[in-house]
Amino acid sequence: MADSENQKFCLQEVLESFKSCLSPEKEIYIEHYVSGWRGLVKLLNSLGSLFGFISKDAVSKTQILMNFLKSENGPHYATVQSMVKFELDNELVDVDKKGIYPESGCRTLLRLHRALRWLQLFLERLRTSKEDDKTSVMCRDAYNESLAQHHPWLIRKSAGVAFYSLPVRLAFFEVMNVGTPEQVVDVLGKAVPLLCEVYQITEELYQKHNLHDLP
Ligand code: 1Q0
Repeated sequence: MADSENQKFCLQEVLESFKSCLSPEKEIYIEHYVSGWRGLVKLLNSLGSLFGFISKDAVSKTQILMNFLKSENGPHYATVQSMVKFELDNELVDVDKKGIYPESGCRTLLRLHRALRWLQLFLERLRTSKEDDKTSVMCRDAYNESLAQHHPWLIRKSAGVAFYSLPVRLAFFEVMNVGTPEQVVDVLGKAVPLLCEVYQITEELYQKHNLHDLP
């Protein structure tokens, strides 16, 4: 049975999605970006109900982007670059405060973009971790350095509680479905620079258009 059918997480598959989201001109294809996140959600879903609220939000954000992609304006949502241009040119973004476009593509992608920074920091910690290092601590530190700054107290607390229930390092490596711990470390060594590149391209685009504080 194919992975997508039995909903089993595979790190390699996620890596492939993020790899295919970069065009030769370094544009980011939203379809593959979303599919990378959907792959990660499979892992999240296997971690238990404490992660349900995170998974729900991630699914809802990816659904918003997919809906744009499937809409009559779909071609404008092919890449992050074309989406930003289209929404800004047509004033489809609430820039200072929530108004008539509370779920614009730009603000939705910004939330996933911030989460990508967390993922990058977490995976780098996992990659360089030692046998006895705690996944919960790695995850918490990565979160505090990134996403936490954008979340209110209640979400930070709930996330903190969920992190405590993360499987230990070796069990976590097994969930990744890649092979031995050495093979996981190897794949992570390829994944982190790739995520870094996707993150950096989006970061610069959002900086250029002053989109970092979209409500
Ligand atoms: C492995 C443990 C996973 C832990 C995930 C850490 C992220 C914590 C994020 C907490 C988010 C709480 C849910 C709601 C938040 C929203 O308020 C917030 C803002 O949106 P809005 O509309 O209210 O302005 N949303 C976000 O910040 C987006 C959060 C998306 C999080 C997506 C996380 C997907 C995680 C996947 C598991 C990755 C496992 C990594 C290891 C696998 C190796 C490749």
